[in-house]
Amino acid sequence: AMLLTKGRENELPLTLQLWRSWCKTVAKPVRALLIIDVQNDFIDGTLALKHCPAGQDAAETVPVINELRASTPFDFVAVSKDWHPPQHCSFHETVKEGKSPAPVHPSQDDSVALTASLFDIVVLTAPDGSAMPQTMWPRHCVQDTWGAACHEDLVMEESDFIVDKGTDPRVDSYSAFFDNSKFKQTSLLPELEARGVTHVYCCGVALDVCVAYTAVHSAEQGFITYVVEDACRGVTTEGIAQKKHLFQRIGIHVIQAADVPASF
Ligand code: VGL
Ligand code: ZN
Repeated sequence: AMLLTKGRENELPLTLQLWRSWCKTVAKPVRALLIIDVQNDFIDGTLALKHCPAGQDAAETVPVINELRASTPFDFVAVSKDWHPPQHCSFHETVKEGKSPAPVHPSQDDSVALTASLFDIVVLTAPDGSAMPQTMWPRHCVQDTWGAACHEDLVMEESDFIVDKGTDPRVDSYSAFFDNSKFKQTSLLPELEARGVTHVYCCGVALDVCVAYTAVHSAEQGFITYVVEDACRGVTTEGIAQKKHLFQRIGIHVIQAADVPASF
């Protein structure tokens, strides 16, 4: 992973911005599909969305995504996987046992972490020493376990680009581009840039967590960004409404799978 200069992560050189917008309007668009975290733990496992407040079934994304792939000739498909070590700092179990690889932030009493409930937010210390609010999730998507595998019916191709994220035990990574502290990036952005991608379509789970963070980073990087709503499921009803509002404010298009054009 590449190291980023803190605070300058979002700066895109003007020439690159102009080149990208010229490509989008004049030349042939290059379209990427990002399939985010369609993994067993979010479907039937420890963080199953059907047991989360919005009560949505993440398995319902699978036929929609498969149909979208079958009907649309995407130039590039990336599949992200939440891919945590067993003692990840986002795990309620890890933090409660006092084993968090990211220390509790000095602004907060240690007892807050030890008494936190599932889904509470605990302030941990980021690798650079800054405060890092972290939601306490049940242990999920542990590397090389069944829960971390993609749903068995999800159609994947040999050429799909796999992005592992959340691999650093000290920092969570909702986005498939950057970790939550923007300390490091994954291999995704260099790959999209190398392929000249102009349009990014996001789908999967969770709409209000990993899909949202990924879509926001995609838009920040200058890609024309879509969230394919019916190919997503989320955690909370309020979260979904808030993120859809955010998408609208920053120019991320919310569309349905049937409205993705087969070609431009
Ligand atoms: C996710 C919570 C924790 C997601 C990942 O994929 O949306 N949510 N880790
Ligand atoms: Zn996770």
